[in-house]
Amino acid sequence: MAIKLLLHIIAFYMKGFTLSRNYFLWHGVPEWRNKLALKDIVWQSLERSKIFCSYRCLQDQSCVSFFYQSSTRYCQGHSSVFLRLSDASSQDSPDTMYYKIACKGGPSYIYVRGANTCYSVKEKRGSWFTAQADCTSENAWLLDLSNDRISSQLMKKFNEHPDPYFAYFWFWIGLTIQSDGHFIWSHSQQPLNGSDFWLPGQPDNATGSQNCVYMRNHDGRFLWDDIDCSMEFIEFICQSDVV
Ligand SMILES: [Ca+2]
Repeated sequence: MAIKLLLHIIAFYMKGFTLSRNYFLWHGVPEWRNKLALKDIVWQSLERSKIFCSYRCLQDQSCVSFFYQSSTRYCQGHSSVFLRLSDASSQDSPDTMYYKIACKGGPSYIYVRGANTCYSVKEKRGSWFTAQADCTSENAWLLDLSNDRISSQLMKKFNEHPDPYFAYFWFWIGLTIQSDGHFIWSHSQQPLNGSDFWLPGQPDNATGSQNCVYMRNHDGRFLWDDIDCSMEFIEFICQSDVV
């Protein structure tokens, strides 16, 4: 019995450690402290700590932010990251706090849990440089797929996009060719390290100046092609960090 109890205690603390690691995905937002209750509650429960409250939210796809009151251990999951200032109430208290996952790029960005990154599909067209500048203006960058784990999560999103028309668009990605002839990711500055993502026969540098890369759907999967950076009929996808 004693061994069983010991194992139980060890398991509890190991779980607590995991929860603590997950907790770092969440960030207290100073201007949200002691603010008003949101009206978009998706669930509520009593949790032993802020970390357990955050963990419950993290496991629920419909939960975007959470509220935790340490004095009552009251935990709420919310489907929104926006405060509704018109929802005034008397729930202000020194020990209440709201938390959210937010993207540095702003509310147009979609948070991808598995990759812990954000992306935004821009429905406008321009050259690779215009696209890059547009992303930069939002504290973001053109899609960077240098990290295999993040890349696979993002590409899964794009390949399985619910809008069937999504597959008809072309999108700039943050891959360009350097003067030494090597491809490099503009944000991470990582060299392209082998890839299964090229369209058949690409890159071919067909015009002699195909120094930028876009992606388009080919047989149900987005693949890459090198093209002139000045082409202005291509849309783009920006990527940003979590706040
Ligand atoms: Ca090409």
